[in-house]
Amino acid sequence: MRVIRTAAAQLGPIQKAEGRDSVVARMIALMDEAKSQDADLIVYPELALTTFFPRWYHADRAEADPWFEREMPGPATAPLFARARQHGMAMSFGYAELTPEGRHFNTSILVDRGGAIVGKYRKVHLPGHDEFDPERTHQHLEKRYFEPGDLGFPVWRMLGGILGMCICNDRRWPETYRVMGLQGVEMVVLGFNTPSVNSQRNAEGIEERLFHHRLSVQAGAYQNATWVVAVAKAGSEDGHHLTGGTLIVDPNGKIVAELPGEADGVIVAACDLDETRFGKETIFDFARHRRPEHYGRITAQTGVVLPE
Ligand code: CDV
Repeated sequence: MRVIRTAAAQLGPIQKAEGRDSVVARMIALMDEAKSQDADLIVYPELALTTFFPRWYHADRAEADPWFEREMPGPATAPLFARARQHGMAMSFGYAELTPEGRHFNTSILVDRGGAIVGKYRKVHLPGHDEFDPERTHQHLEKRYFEPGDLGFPVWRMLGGILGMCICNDRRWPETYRVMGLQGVEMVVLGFNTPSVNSQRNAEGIEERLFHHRLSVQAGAYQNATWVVAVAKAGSEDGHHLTGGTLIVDPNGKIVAELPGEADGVIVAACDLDETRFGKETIFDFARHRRPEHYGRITAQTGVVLPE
């Protein structure tokens, strides 16, 4: 057995006015709770340190820069790293990254038990739009504030296994999991901020959104024989509601733990990485069964090419 006791640490809403110090205090409280349940690893949501700011339009993009982190750890996040080191707990969380060159990414990191950043991922599949869209019930301006990630989907050896990351919308794309699956990934950790209503189709409400979320994560886990840990930021942020649905899925595609509600909270599961072996050695033994000579379109084109 290779067990990682994994905590999925959901954050309830973060209002625009809430400062990073307050959010980090909430994250530390969740970490202490995870420690009391003997967690080895804690996973927090996408853009964990602030409200989901891409819903707010700034004509001048630079006005969004205060939502970004220029260093990691920085003054606000240092206490989180210190507590993780004290507990000997690995962690992953998302934040908005502003690089020294002035580039903007929606980023998540993997931090080892000693507090060292060992992995960085930058969100590849940015949803939404880049200009104000009066047709939508709410804005989703990720394409305005972020560049698509430039690091691909790497994986890292950590905690005795092979771990990878993705962020929110990435979880809906089978390519995300398969690229990591082809590197032997045994656990994918991800955070998300999913509005409860589709801004372009109001009839699509929270039940359908949660259905698509579970469907995507469970399929990704099963088809690549990997654990997936998916963590929400949930509840009403300044009147804009986000779904919950924090869950841990096993390599058979089954949900082994799901957090009810939309407040701060933790679920912990004992994730045995050896449970990935059966799927990886049988129906999803990629070396034996994949036929990449027929998959060329997946990397050759983005949009649909219709038949003549
Ligand atoms: N933060 C996100 O990436 N949210 C998207 C919404 C816009 C659909 C998601 O996939 O949940």
